[in-house]
Amino acid sequence: MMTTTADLADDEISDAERVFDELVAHEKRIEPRDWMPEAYRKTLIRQISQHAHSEIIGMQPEGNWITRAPSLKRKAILMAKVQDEAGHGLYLYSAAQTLGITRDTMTQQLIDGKAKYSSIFNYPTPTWADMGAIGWLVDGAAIVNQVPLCRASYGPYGRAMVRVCKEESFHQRQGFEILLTLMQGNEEQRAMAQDAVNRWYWPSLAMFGPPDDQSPNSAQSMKWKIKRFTNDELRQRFVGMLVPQAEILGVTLPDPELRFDEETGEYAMGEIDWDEFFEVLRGNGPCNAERLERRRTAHEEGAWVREAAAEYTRKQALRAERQAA
Ligand code: BYC
Repeated sequence: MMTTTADLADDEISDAERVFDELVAHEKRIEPRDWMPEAYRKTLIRQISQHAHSEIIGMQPEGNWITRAPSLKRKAILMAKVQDEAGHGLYLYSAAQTLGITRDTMTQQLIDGKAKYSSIFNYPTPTWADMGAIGWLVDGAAIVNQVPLCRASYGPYGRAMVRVCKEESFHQRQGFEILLTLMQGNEEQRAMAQDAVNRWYWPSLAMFGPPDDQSPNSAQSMKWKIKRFTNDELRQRFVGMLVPQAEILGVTLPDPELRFDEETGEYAMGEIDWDEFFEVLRGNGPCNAERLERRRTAHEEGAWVREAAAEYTRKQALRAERQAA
């Protein structure tokens, strides 16, 4: 049973708040049954539902290549990966539901175009090498962002992240391996791999969110131990991970300003195109309209499944009632 602020008197709220603060301070988990500040609940619903929508919309750019994968083995791997993303969406919707929002409401917000999902999924996948670049860069960024979320103060979110991260690490390796195979191929294949890296590199850096001085939610989310690092800190960590891997692959990261600064101990990098990022967030990216339209159609075409499941549940309940009588 969820305890909400409305259920408690003022002095009970301050007691409940003290317990909440102590749990967070001592790295204990907040569970659905625990009292939590309304703003904490709202922030979690915002982040977890956006995260779930990203996984669901994130199936589309790769789903686009299942029928055209270059071999049976590649097709089987890609199908498994896309199915994993569906699973991630489901764990995350379930985690969000423990905070008092329904799956129907979240889905409606998505198909009405009122919900955010990751900017990265609004870019097209014109070549097979995009499957490699998505796995290496997008799933790579996802791992760097999500490993710290395994320690998120909200129990259901942190626990969902553990399994998600294990699967993402397989996804990242399969993407790396696709690129490695292409880079060991002929000139045309190497050019295709480099072109995909050129197109996905900057959007994958933007996935981490706006720079820290333009990130309104970070400070509070870090106090609540939902986020453990800032957007820029994780972006740095990601670039540090990519540089040696790019060398092994033999691809060039498309940033002429990228260099390790011995003094700061950080990578100096070129400016991300934040105008482009915010345009994508406003719905004006290259594929926003297409992604939402596809999601809407899939939802409509899946109506019979929801109706059949509801009817099955109704009949099961009726049968149980009759047996009990
Ligand atoms: N795209 O104050 P900030 C995957 C929004 S799926 C769109 O820094 P916060 C995969 C942000 O929501 C990976 N919007 O926010 C799947 C906020 O707007 P609102 C998805 C973004 O929450 C299939 C505003 O900008 N991962 O891996 O502290 C195939 C200001 O930002 C983005 C997650 O969702 C963006 N990139 O930090 C392959 C991870 N960035 O809500 C792979 C979970 C920012 O105030 N989420 N915004 O209207 C997080 O870790 C955090 O929510 C973020 C943003 C780091 C994304």
